[in-house]
Amino acid sequence: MAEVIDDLGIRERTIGVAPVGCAVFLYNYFNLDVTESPHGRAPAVATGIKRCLPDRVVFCYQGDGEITAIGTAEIIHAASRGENITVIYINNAVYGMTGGQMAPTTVLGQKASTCPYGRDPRNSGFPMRMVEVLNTLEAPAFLARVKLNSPKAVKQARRMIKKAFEAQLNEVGFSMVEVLSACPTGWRLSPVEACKWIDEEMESYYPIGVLRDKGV
Ligand SMILES: Cc1ncc(C[n+]2csc(CCOP(=O)(O)OP(=O)(O)O)c2C)c(N)n1
Ligand SMILES: [Mg+2]
Repeated sequence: MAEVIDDLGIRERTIGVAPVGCAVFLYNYFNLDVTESPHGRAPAVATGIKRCLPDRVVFCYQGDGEITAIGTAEIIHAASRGENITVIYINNAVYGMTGGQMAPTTVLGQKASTCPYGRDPRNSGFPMRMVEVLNTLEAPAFLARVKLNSPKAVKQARRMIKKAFEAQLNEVGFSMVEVLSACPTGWRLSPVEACKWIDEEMESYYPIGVLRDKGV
């Protein structure tokens, strides 16, 4: 994401919205303006910033707890309104920051600290695919899912994130890229095992690809 922002030469006019979760420390890693938002509310805060300052490039950086649990309403309505913002959605299939609890995205059978025997759909329902949910809406301009477990996948992710920012720059409308991201700590796996787990267990539920591209 940082490389894309520098490539596009937009660092001085980009504003990030960092909500609650591992994203909360985003301002420590990016040399650009960042504001915090309450848990789940990043798209509402980004909407306000973008509408007040339409010449700025505004992005949210949100986890799966954000996007599919506490912030479900905000993401669906920001996308449905076609807000001209970019959302980078980090799906690690758990509530990472608070200790690896089950999220709506936790894969069936996946063990988490609040489902030590594995997620059972009879108690906890099925994993939620928010990019597919947003793809039922009229307004979104660009929707894609990528992963980050190999150099090739990282290069592909970079291309998709660039397209998402370009959609905003060209005022085509709302863009979101879901990023399947390893959480070795929360998953209790080594980093190498966690990268394999994305291919073997996660991708079948969350297929990689572009779901919507209205063009730029
Ligand atoms: C209003 C509110 N409710 C609950 C919390 C506790 N909380 C902090 S982080 C978090 C989960 C974050 O999960 P996710 O969005 O997936 O981000 P990750 O840490 O996995 O990157 C929760 C529930 C909070 N800080 N604020
Ligand atoms: Mg998470």
